[in-house]
Amino acid sequence: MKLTSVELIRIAMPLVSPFRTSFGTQTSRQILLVHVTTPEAEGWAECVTLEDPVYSPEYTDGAAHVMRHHLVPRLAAAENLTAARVAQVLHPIKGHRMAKAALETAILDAELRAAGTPLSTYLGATKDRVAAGVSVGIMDSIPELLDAVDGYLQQGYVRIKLKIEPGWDYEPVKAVRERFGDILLQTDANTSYTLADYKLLQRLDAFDLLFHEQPLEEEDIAGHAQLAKLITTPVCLDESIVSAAIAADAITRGACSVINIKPGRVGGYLESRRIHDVALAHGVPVWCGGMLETGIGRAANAALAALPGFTLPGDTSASDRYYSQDVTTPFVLEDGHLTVPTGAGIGVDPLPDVLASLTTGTERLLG
Ligand code: OSB
Ligand code: MG
Repeated sequence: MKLTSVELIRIAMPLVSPFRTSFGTQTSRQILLVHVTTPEAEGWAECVTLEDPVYSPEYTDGAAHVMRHHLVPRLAAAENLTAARVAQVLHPIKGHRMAKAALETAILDAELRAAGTPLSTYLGATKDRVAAGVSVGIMDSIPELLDAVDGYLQQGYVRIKLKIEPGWDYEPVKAVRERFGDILLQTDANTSYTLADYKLLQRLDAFDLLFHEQPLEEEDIAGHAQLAKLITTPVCLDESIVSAAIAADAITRGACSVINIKPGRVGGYLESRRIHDVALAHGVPVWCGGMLETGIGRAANAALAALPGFTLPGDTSASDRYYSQDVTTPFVLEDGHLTVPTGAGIGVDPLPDVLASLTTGTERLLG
């Protein structure tokens, strides 16, 4: 395959409501879409970096820079490029997994479109729809939180994830559990606790939670293993798991019994599948996380979430949970599920007029 062009399209997307976590409040997304062409087809992908390096070291301007100066030149120079070879070609460049993931996904999309194969089929999906949960941000008050959760449950979301941090944990979790009864409920701390806070987390063991996601620092695998012995609620890792090798290490060291797979965080859908395979072999359930994606990233996540090891509902919510106008035909919630696209590749395209209206800049990196 020959890469004939690579273009970065920057879009600005206001969120329907502010999304507050321990690392800050997102009110809009500045997103890089990657558009590639080959002689046979075109391919699309979304780079999931946030504007600032607050969730991980990557950020949107940094991703554009590394693609422009380091990643795309290597791909352009590679002989016989295939999606399966992208990671190998880019391996000399350390880190920058979200930027690498976006390029690999766009190339994979082009390859699969040329072959007429849906991404879900290529990855080994066994489902045609995926259970959708929703990630609920930190709010100013408990009544406000209860209203938000109530709205999502009425729409049919099958699982609620509450963002927590020290000072916003016991009371909101208790209030949601008492008000809504036996729902699937989990938390996400985004690294905001230390092992010394274990007693705060022990108090949450009373609420029969599915798990706590990433309570401690991302590099603290040993700390998570210790914490897992101190609490009865299972530990799930997000930020810590950046590769299949780290996933295997974290599982065998007892640091987690559940894994959140985000393709951007781990360098793409091929590495995501390897993490899925490692986890499945260890009997560790996985689920598909989210980075407030548009329909472009969401389509590929829905394909991944259809693999057999994804036995827990994902943060794969419908388009209208994030955006009043998605860049693709919107993903809708049907009976608590999203439908996995069946078209070739990621199976969706940006709507040209909408894309044009959201675009704040374009940059051609090749061709
Ligand atoms: O930690 O899972 C996270 C959003 C941005 C960055 C990190 C996280 C999140 C979410 C929202 O929790 C997931 C989604 O609905 O896309
Ligand atoms: Mg998380």
